[in-house]
Amino acid sequence: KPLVFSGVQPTGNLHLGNYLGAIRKFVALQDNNDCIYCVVDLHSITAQLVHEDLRGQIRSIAAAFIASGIDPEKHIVFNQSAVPQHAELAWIFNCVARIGWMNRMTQFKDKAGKDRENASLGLLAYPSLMAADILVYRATHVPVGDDQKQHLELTRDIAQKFNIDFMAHIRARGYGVDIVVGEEPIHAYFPPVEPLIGGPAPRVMSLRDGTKKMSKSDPSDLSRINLMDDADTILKKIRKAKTDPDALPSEADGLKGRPEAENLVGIYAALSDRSKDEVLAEFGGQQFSAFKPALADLAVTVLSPITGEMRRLMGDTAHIDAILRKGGERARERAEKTMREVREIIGFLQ
Ligand code: AQP
Repeated sequence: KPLVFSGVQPTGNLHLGNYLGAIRKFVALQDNNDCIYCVVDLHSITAQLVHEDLRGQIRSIAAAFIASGIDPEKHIVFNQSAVPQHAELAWIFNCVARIGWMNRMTQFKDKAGKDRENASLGLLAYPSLMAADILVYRATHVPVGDDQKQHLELTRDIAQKFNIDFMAHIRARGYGVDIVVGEEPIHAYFPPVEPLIGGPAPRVMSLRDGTKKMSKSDPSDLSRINLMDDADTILKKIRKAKTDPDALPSEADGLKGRPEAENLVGIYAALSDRSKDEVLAEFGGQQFSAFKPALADLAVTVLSPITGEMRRLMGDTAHIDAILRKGGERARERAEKTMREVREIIGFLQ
C-alpha cells in the first residue's frame, strides 16, 4: 500500500480551508493507503515561539482528525515532538538544503514580512523539517492544500540531492532502489514525493478578501469559518462575507475576475461534492441574498456533526492523550528504522 503522510500545525482554530484542503482528503485516503497523520507541533513554534495553550491546541487538532473520521487504530495519529527522529533528520536536511532554496519560499517571505532579519531561523528552515516529517517514513504521497506545493517541490529537491550526494554510500550499505527521476536513472534511498493537491477546494480564500487564503492567523475571525463555530456564527459570517453587487453567473467561466463570488461558489461546490458549473446551474441568476443562506445551511449540515464530536472528544483529554501516546510509539519505531540507516549512510558511529 502507498504510504501517505501529512500534518497540521496546532497554531489556532482549524477552519474550513484546513478541512476542505487537507483533513477531508486525509479521511478519503484511508481506504487504500497506509496513513500517518501528524500534529506538527515543532512547526508551530517557528512563527510564534510562545503559545498560551499549546497542549490544548495539539489536542484540538487530534480531536479534529478523529471527529472528521480518521481511524487512529488502523492508521497512525501522533504529535511530532513525540518522535525526535523528525528533528534529527531535519538537521541533516539543513545541511543538504541550500540557503538560496529556503530564501525563495513564498511562505517564508509572507510570514517573515518586511523585517526578514528578525524572523526565526526555524521559520527559514521550516521546509527542511517538513521534508524530514515526510521522508523519515519514506512516505510517497502527501495530501495538502495548494499553498504547500512549493514546499513539496523542495522536499523532492532535498531527497534528490541526498540520494545523489550519498549514492556511493547508499549502494555500499545495500540500501535503496534504482529509480528514474525525470530522465535520470539514480539509486535512491529517499523516494520522490507526490503531492496530492487536487480536488474541488485546493485553496479556500478569506471571507473578507477573495485574494487572500483563509488562514488561522488572520486577525479577523470573520475571515474564516472555524470547525468549532456554532450554527449562528457560521450564518453570521457567511451573511457578512464580502461579495460584489452582481447576480451569480450561470457558468463557472463567469466567475473570472470575481474572487469573492468564485470563493463562495467553490466552497458550496466542495461541501456538496459538485462542480462549480453544477452549483451555478442551480443558483445562476440569483442574488447573494438567496445564495448565502443556502451556503450557510450546507456548511452547518456538513460541519455540525464534526463540531459535536470534537467537543465531546475535547471533554476527555486523557483519551486523546492516550491515542497520541500510542501513535507516537508506533511512529517512533518506524522513524528509528530509517534513522539507523541514515546514520549508517552518512557515516556516524552508532
Ligand atoms: N485556505 C486554505 N485552503 C486550502 N487548504 C488550506 N490549508 C491551509 N489553509 C488552507 C491546508 O491545511 C493544511 C494544514 O495547514 P497548516 O496548519 O499546517 O499550515 P498553514 O498552511 O500555514 O495553515 P493556515 O491555516 O494558514 O495557518 P497559519 O495561519 O498558522 O499559517 C495544509 O495542508 C494546508 O495546505
